[in-house]
Amino acid sequence: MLKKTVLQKFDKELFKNSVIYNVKTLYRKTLEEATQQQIFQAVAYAIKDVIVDNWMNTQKEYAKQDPKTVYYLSMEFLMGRALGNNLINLQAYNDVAEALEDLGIDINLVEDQEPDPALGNGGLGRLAACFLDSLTTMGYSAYGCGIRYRYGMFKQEIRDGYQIEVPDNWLADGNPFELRRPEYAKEVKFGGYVNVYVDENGRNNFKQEGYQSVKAIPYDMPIVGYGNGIVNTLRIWDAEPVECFQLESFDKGDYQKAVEQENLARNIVEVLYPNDNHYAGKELRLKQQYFFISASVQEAVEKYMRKHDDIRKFHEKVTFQLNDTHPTVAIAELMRILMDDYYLTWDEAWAVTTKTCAYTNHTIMAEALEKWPIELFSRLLPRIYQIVEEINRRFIAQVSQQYPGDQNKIAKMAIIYDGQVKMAHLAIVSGYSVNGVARLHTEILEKQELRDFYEMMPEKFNNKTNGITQRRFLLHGNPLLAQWVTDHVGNDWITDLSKISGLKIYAEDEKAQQEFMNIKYQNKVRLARYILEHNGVEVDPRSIFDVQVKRLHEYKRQLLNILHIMYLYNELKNNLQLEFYPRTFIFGAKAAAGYRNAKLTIKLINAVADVVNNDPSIGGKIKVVFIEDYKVSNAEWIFAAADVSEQISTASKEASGTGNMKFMLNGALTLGTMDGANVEIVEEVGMENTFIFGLSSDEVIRFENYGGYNPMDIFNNDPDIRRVLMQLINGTFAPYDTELFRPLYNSLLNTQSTSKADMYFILKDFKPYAEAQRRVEAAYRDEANWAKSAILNVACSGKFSSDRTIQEYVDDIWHLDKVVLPKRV
Ligand code: 26M
Repeated sequence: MLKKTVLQKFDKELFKNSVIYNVKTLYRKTLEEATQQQIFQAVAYAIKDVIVDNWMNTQKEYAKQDPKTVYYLSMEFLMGRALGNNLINLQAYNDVAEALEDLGIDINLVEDQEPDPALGNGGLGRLAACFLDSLTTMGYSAYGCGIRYRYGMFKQEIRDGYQIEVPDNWLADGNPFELRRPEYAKEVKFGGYVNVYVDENGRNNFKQEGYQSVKAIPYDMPIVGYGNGIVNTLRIWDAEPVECFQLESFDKGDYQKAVEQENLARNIVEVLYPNDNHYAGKELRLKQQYFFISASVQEAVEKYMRKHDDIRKFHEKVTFQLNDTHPTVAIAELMRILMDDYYLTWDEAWAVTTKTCAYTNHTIMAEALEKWPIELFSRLLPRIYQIVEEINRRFIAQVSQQYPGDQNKIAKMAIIYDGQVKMAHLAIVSGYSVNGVARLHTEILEKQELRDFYEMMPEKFNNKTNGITQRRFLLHGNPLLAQWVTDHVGNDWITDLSKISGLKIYAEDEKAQQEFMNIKYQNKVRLARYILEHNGVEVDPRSIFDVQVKRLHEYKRQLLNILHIMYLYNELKNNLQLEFYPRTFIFGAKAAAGYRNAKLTIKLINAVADVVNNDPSIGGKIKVVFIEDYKVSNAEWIFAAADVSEQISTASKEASGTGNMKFMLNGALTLGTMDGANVEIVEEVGMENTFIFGLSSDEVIRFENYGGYNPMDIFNNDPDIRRVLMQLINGTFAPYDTELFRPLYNSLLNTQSTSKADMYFILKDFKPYAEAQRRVEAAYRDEANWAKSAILNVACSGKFSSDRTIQEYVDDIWHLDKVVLPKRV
């Protein structure tokens, strides 16, 4: 690439030349000849050039200042596109847009060429991405550690109303921002058996033998801080067969094993499991977990030892945050390395490990809990299993001492029980911190799900309410509103979102209200254009944009939303003169590939859309749109255009939610239950600026624990609900197959299905939801008052920055040192 000095101030001509030069050397083309994708690559490399200088400088400064570092260990990083975000954080977006315009290039088209890296399912993976942005912007030394999946989250196509999963070959054109680092490769061992040898010092040496191994190769992606020159690293591991294994194995005549070993390397990083909140117990999944954890922990220890001599003080410079239980084998892997490679005693190794590891819980859904069969776990990870057994043995002894004779306690709390290894128990027992992701969620953990552990070790438990980065979800995603905010309160909000509260004084200002509504309208026009282009549906930007975008899951209750739309349609058809404010219902959601009811709900939404959108008698008053392939890049546009934010999970089930915060930041009003972080949103903005309905978490938990709800009673007594439910099985929306939606009907009423009827209280909450929707409509008719509420939502969103969340993690859990780069000449 073009040689040049670090850009302190953006040098437009240098940048333009760099793009032209890159197109030439990469593709032997002029700008005019290059394809859009080639131009994207050339621009990305020009920007990477700037980033790499900052990256080197940052790492040099870290080496000098030796700050404590957090390793955020996560199976998922849902990064979204890098180019636009990097330009934003380099404070070069507008300059680059102008420079490209000089060259006759539209920056939006260039950004649109980048595949949207989707190495994550949803909330948990996107939270990890927001955290890296905040850590870096706030000047903390951090690594994200994960897997470089060959295929990320599948691309969703809708054919005939059904979801089709298409492989996401995100690396097809290469990833210009990543850096392959073969010099940091690690060996990861699977299977075999453990032998004990007594060495000349009389020490027991545990040796794994007869194993298969895989070489882990790290790829580094730069994480650019906002305006501070700091660049952290997302390190994702690729798998390759270990070198020359074939010769060695051929010598032993073990051809079969050589092939198996090569296949192991090929399979291990092949694909992200597209399940969200659901554990399946697949062997390959455990291999993925140990693969990236072993490599990451090895590297963390080696990096530490390059600069320090006492491994017993590891925890003073390093902390591991476990993003849910998926990386929990890190605990045993660290123990293994400390004991087997550094000869620490059990007690010494335990002292370090329990001061290094901390665990975040993201869900109370029982089906998401990771419980590995002993047979599988011990066969795949024999040495790790020995260590887990010993942790368990010592923990049970401790429980027995504290609760003498209480077998039940042991049954409930043991790490290994009933033939299973319980990863959450391992994480809680072996870590120094356990946190939930919203206040209500942490309370439920303490009082219900993890009650025994909370009683035994209350000092470990703490709450860290989630947050989101305003840099991506306002500054990049909604440039019009971002500029408007800056015009009113200055630009400090970009790195200190609490400053956005300065907008409060404009909430009742008529001019401000009109400006705000105008910006919202323009964003709705932008989304309407996207919908027309991608879905072929025409929507009216003057209608209310009522949006539910998130993974498809029964507890998130997209079914409640679409059943209510069916009810509204019935009402309109009954009385075509009905006062009805035009509404566009927008859905976006991917269903796990094997989740029948979730996939059927997508079909139902599309079937209802087909009927409603094409019924001229209702005069276009209701439109239903299912946006195909909901992902980070189109999410930014969707949040910017929303009037109503649907956050309607069964109370107690949504640990936090983060989409709710992105909508709020963009001035949408929350229509939701008192669940997850909605509770705190209401607290910040005031009940009167939201639409809250439905059962409370206490009520739901009471029903679950003591019974007492029969959906059949509601069906029998409410003709509106009965009519809607009958339409699921009488062919109203599927005349060609009247039985099509029977499983959804059964999930609500039946008895025959294996699980309880209406487990998620959809019928119970239906009428309160419909009533809340009527309040939405009435409120929207009063435009000034709506604008006031919307502005207040933006103004009160300060708490929900991931910068605030990260500062709390730093203060209460990690205790990192802040790094400031010296001014550069
Ligand atoms: C488990 C086993 C096998 C395959 C996949 C999984 C798995 C993957 C993702 C399980 C759970 C996964 O994610 C859970 C998740 O995204 N939870 C969400 O976390 C957000 C961030 O804290 C919260 O805001 C959401 O409320 C919560 O649902």
